[in-house]
Amino acid sequence: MEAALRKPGVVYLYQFPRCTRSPSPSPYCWKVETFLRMAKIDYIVTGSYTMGPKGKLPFIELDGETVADSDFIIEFLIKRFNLTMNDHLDERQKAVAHAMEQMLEENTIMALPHHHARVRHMQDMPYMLETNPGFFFYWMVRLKVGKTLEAVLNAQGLGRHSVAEVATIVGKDLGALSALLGSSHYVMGDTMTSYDAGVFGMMASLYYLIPDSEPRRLMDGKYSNIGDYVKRLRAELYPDWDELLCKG
Ligand SMILES: N[C@@H](CCC(=O)N[C@@H](CS)C(=O)NCC(=O)O)C(=O)O
Repeated sequence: MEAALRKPGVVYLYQFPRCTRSPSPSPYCWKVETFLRMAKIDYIVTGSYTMGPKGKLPFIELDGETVADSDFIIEFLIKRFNLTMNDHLDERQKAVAHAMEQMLEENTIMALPHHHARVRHMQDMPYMLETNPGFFFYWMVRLKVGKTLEAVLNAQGLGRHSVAEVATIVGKDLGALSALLGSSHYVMGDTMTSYDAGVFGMMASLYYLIPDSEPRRLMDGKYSNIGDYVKRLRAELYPDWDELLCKG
């Protein structure tokens, strides 16, 4: 969009187009949108497959500034809008929350591409898109995205493990989150903090995007406090959930 047409003080969020299964097929994009809603910042979504300055999505524009990467975006918005949502946490609590969020974002979430590529063999691609694609587009996307996910999985390392081993790895991570969460409303107690954006973004992605998966079974069973957390934050932050979903 032309810079002159942008509204001052409004965040323009560039992310993958919405899909039929959830408001976003991307955990990191979903994290940023969740943060914007938590902080009650005005924003406009642009659904796009054009990558940002770091070759990835999401990125934002605000008053002429462009920021890429979900962590940098949230840090920037906290400063820009003088948000105090983390101020009650002491340094130790911030360290725990940071470590938890990074574990979920850099390790646990890899169960998502792993499930897509190795369990479902990319058959869920139509649910990741805005509309039901035609035959040729479907196969083109399925092959291209499948190749990208395999490359990511092998570079990150989770792709070197079997499906059973990944279930063990993810089970340990979810066990750690479940223990931290306990019976709290939010991840760091009874007040929402910026860390909830990342935790919700990652956990809701595993919960809704791959509903027939081991992470979802754990969140509905042994670690049901995580499943309850996801459903609770969805109700609080996404009352318009159904309107956001593409109809396919
Ligand atoms: N560290 C980045 C990760 C963003 C990321 O990996 N985005 C993925 C989608 S979930 C992406 O854009 N992938 C495209 C690609 O790597 O070509 C963040 O937190 O924003």
